[in-house]
Amino acid sequence: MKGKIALEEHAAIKETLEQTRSFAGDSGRWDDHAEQILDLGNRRLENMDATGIEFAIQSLNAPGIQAILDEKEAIRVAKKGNDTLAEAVARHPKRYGAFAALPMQSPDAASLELTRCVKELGFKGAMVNGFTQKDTDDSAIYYDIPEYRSFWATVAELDVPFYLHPRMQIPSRAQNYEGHPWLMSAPWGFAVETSIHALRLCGSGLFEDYPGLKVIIGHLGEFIPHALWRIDARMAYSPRGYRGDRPLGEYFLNNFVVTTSGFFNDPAFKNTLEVLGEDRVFFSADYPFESMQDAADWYDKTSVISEEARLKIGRTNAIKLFNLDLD
Ligand code: GRE
Ligand code: ZN
Repeated sequence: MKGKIALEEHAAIKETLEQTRSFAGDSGRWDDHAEQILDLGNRRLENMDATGIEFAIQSLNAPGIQAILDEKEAIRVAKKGNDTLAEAVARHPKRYGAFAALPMQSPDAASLELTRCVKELGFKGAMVNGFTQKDTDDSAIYYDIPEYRSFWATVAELDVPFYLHPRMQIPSRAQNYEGHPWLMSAPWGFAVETSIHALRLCGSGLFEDYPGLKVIIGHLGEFIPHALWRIDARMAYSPRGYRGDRPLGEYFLNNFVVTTSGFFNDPAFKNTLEVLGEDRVFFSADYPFESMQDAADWYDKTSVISEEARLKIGRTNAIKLFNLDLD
C-alpha cells in the first residue's frame, strides 16, 4: 500500500545513542545500527520510499530522557533531541513529523517543553518512554500520581496525543527477571512494564479529570486488548485502590489507541481489531529496531482487514488524529 503513515519510528542523538547498543543485535551489527538510527536523511527516506511509507512521525530512542537522573541535564538533552527532530522536519515537511521527548523529571519542565514543541515547532504530540528516573538509579516515577495532574492538564489543553513507549525495568526492581536478561526487553518485559503503566493511568481517575486525553501505545496495545475482558471481570471482585468511576475497559476503549509497531502477526492483529475496532488502530514499523520492509510486507498483504480498513489503519486514521496536512 502506498501512502502509509507510521507513528513509532525512532532516531537517536549523540547523547542517547549508546542506550541502544544492547538492542542492536550482535556486535557486528552495531556500526550499521548506529548509522541507521542517527540518520534522518537519505537512508531513512529511501527505506520509506521502498516500503510505501509516505510520512513518519519521528521520536527519540528509548529510554532516552527518562533515564537521565539529573533534571537540568534531562531538560538540556530533551531540547537538543527535539531541536534535532525539528530540523529534520523542516528539511522534509512532507515526509516527517515529530513527537516531543520530555523531561518528565519535572512536571513543569515537561509541560513547558511540550508547549514549546507543539506551539513553536509544530510537533504532533509527545513520546515518553515509561517511568522516569530522577536523582537516584533506583527511582521510577509513574505519571498517574497527583504531582503529574498539571502536566496532563497541559497535554489536554494542547490537545495532542501522548505516546507511552516501553522501556526496560531497572536492575534494582527487576528481581523477577533474574538470570533471564532476554525476558526484560522487547520479547516480553517491554509490554509488561508499559501495560502496567497504562493500566495505572486508567485506574487513577486521570480520564475522569481529562476525558479528552488521547494516549497511544504500540505493539498492538502491549497485551492489554487481549486481557481487557478479564481485567473488568475480575475487578468486579477485587477493585481495591481503583479510583476510576467507570469500568477500566471503558477508559481504555475511549482514551487509548494502538499501533502495529513491531507486531506483524495476523492472529494478534485480528484480536486487537476485534476489541478496539478499526478506528483505533494505526500502522507503525518501529524502525530501526524493526525493519520497515517486514512491517510493510505484512501490512500490505494481511487478509485480516478489508481494503477500506487497510487505508484507514495505514493512513487516514492518522491524518484525522494529527490533523495532518496531507491529501
Ligand atoms: C522500541 O523502540 O520499541 C525498541 C527498542 C529496543 C529494542 C526493541 C524495540 O527501543 O522494539
Ligand atoms: Zn519503539
